[in-house]
Amino acid sequence: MPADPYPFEFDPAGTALLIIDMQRDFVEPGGFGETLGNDVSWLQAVVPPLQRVLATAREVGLTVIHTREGHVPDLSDCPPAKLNRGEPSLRIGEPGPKGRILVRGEYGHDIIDELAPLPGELVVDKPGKGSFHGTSLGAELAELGVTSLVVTGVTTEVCVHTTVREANDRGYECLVLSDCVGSYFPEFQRVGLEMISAQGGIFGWVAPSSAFLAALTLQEVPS
Ligand code: TIU
Repeated sequence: MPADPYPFEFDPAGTALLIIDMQRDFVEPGGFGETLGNDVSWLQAVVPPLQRVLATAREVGLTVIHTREGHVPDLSDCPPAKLNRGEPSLRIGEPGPKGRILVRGEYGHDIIDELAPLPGELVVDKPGKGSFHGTSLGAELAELGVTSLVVTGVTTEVCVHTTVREANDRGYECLVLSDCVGSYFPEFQRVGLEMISAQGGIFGWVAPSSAFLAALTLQEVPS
């Protein structure tokens, strides 16, 4: 399929759609992201194209994996360096408008209704920005025989970038869907995407979801 910096080849049987941190606390008004002073409308623009990609991935039988950033209720998996960042009342574990901020089991920590995981889809709870650090994702992908990742979610320059960099170092081929990743900062979105495909695809490939959907609907995943 067409992509930057050159065509991305993938075998659907060895490919997973990875949806990173589409959680209420990042995406919805009144959540953690907004309390940090961010404009969540940039992230909400990602939802419709990502819904289309998710629906098609499910139709053709592609592996779908969701992630959520967050911590156990006693915060024992949150390093002090992460916990002690920022305004004290807005820190991880403090009560926020949607429950304790970035704590597993809280309403705000969960994935938005529009992209809710189906039973059987893997949901990876991660304590960090990257999806591999402190999680079973690598083992799960090996078990599934997945070697290519189609990466979506938020935010482009934080959890998406960290995950793509981790995946690249672990030998995965990553395609990032430009309209299915979002940043609170338009300039970070632009530069974040350029940083992935620059230098001959230093971290991977970038393409709009329309190109991926066209490629996916031509190739059914053998069961
Ligand atoms: N998921 C993710 O990107 N976590 C963040 O904290 N992102 C911000 O941009 N703040």
